[in-house]
Amino acid sequence: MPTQNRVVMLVDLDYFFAQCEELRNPTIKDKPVVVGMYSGRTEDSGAVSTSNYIARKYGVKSGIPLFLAKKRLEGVDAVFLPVDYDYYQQISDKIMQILRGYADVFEQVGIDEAYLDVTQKVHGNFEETPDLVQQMKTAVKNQVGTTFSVGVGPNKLIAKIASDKNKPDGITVVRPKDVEAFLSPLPVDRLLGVGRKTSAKMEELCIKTIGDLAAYDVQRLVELFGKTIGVYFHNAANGIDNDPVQEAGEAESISRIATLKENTRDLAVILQKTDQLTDEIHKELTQKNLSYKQVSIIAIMTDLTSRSRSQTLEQPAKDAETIRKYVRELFEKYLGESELEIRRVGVKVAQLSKEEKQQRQLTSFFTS
Ligand code: DCP
Ligand code: CA
Ligand code: CA
Repeated sequence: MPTQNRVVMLVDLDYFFAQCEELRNPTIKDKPVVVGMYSGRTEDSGAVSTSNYIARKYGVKSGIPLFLAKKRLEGVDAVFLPVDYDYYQQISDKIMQILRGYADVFEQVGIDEAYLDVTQKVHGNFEETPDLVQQMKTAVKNQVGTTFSVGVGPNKLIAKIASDKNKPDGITVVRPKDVEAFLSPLPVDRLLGVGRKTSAKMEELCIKTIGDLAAYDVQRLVELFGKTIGVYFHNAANGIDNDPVQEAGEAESISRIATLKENTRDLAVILQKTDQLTDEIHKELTQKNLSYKQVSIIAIMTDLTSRSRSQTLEQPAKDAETIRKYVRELFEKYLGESELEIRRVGVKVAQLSKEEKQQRQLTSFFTS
């Protein structure tokens, strides 16, 4: 499928943490709902994680200090609740599971967003997307009870920006022929990578809108921002983004296999080799900032048949010791079941996941 003919969606769950709280307790639905990250120093120290749309009318939104939120809602019958991340994660998992079924390729990004490549599902036809989105919305409403907003475009960049346009419970479809008209009036800081510093610099160059940036000489951008970023700005402003929607996380695994010096059934010999493999796997996990939730062993026997055994953990883990422990247990058990000598051994970790983006954002908020 050529990348220029894709149909890509970004699904963003509406006022997510607050909507989860409304789901658990519908009686709060008609009041301002504020979910706060309480830092614990004093009763009201901390920041607002998010709020429902009623609270937003009072100027209460993500990131503002909790004492300020309290002040803005003084005398109003508002509900303040602490973040319950595990509960939101459960709701998110359920929703993502449903959405996955509507995509050719599904890529979750953080707790409340996912990209869906639906090119084949809609036969490459943007006119078919509102119907598909309606089905998705109905399924999630019926099975979980929540709403979300959707942006549809020819790539991730457009889909993401479009998803912000009609909230909550909205849909915005940007057809390829409408990309330029859609992007050009927007402020430059709507592009990923244009923060406060960069937008100030661009303002000095009289670049205020994405349209201004699109029309700006690319050579000059490269001189100002360097080759990679200059070219990225130019492409992004022109609505060009070839980044594919890619399955991530659960589908992936990391494994290593090696041949033993001699065919053996000796646990110590086997573990010496698998410990090396575990170290390599652990290094890769660390580099990619992944945790795993399943450990497997692979044994290739002298007759070249192969066997594997797996253990799923209760909690995701990141360390090498846990892998070693389960590899040992699995091999002990396996050797008791089989008579043949082993020729090659392998270790695999699966059900990988990244540290949540939102959590990182919050962490950096409080440490900065
Ligand atoms: N979040 C947070 N701190 C922030 C921003 C977000 O803890 N500074 C958390 C709470 C949000 C969730 O991440 O519910 C998703 O963030 P979004 O930016 O998508 O915001 P919402 O889903 O809350 O609202 P919207 O309806 O605008 O998408
Ligand atoms: Ca989001
Ligand atoms: Ca959201």
